[in-house]
Amino acid sequence: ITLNEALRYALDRNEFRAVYQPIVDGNGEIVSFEALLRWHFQGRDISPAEFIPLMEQSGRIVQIGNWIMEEACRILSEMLKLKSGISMCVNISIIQFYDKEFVDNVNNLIDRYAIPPHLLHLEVTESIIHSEQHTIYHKVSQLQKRGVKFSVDDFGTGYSSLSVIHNMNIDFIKIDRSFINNIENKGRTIVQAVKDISESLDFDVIAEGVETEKQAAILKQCGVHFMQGYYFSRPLEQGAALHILAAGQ
Ligand code: G
Ligand code: G
Ligand code: MN
Ligand code: NA
Repeated sequence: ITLNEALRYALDRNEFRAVYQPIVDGNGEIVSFEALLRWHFQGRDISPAEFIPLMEQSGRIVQIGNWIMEEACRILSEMLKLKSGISMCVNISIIQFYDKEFVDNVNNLIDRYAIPPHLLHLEVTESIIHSEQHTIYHKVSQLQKRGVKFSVDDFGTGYSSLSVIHNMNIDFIKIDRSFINNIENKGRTIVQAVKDISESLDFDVIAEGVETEKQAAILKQCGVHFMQGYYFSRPLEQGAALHILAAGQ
């Protein structure tokens, strides 16, 4: 059986789950989680990097994207009982934006789970910025009017134009982990530049893939306070994510 065939049945067979990776502020306090998809197949977890492209090609990403968005909203509503103001980041594939029902689906989930819209953060990659601009702009701005926030994920790896990011009123830029990995060298210059631009273009910066204390310290020197990575926490199963909040971390 090919992965593609197996993916047809994966949702019905409950083979997907979401895990949640904390994002911390300058005090190390959890302010957000990123929902990340996991596929348990034939005894192991297959990486989303392997199966998301397949689901994008088959269009199945729309269904699974809706599924993880609902999971994330449901868990967020539980989290908000434990800690007010916590937000949830959900990765969105560009293919989901082409779905006619995308905006309605997001709005319905916000209603059903009584989510304060500004606590739902949708992560898009730079590719989104360059495709079918007016369709996507329109959908992004409809959701922004409701209060939903947008982040550009893996920033620096594609070709982004800062003016487009500015025109789209992006709220957060997540600096790709390759720059954090290299922050003791040239990465630092890039991180500092992005942080400097963020002041005038008015977005917040999140560093991804922070793995060491040293990287965290340099990020702080650069003025970057929101961080995510193995140094703080690996992605957590839903029970563990709720537990860490209940314990006041
Ligand atoms: O969790 P991990 O590092 O294995 O994720 C690998 C890649 O898969 C990352 O680029 C991440 O953004 C992407 N990814 C993880 N979960 C989702 C999801 O629910 N939807 C989409 N579109 N991408 C995801
Ligand atoms: O593209 P996106 O940022 O959504 O991808 C997030 C991916 O990065 C997830 O698959 C997650 O498991 C992985 N990740 C999270 N923190 C770290 C880290 O500190 N180091 C590395 N190498 N990967 C990380
Ligand atoms: Mn992401
Ligand atoms: Na990323």
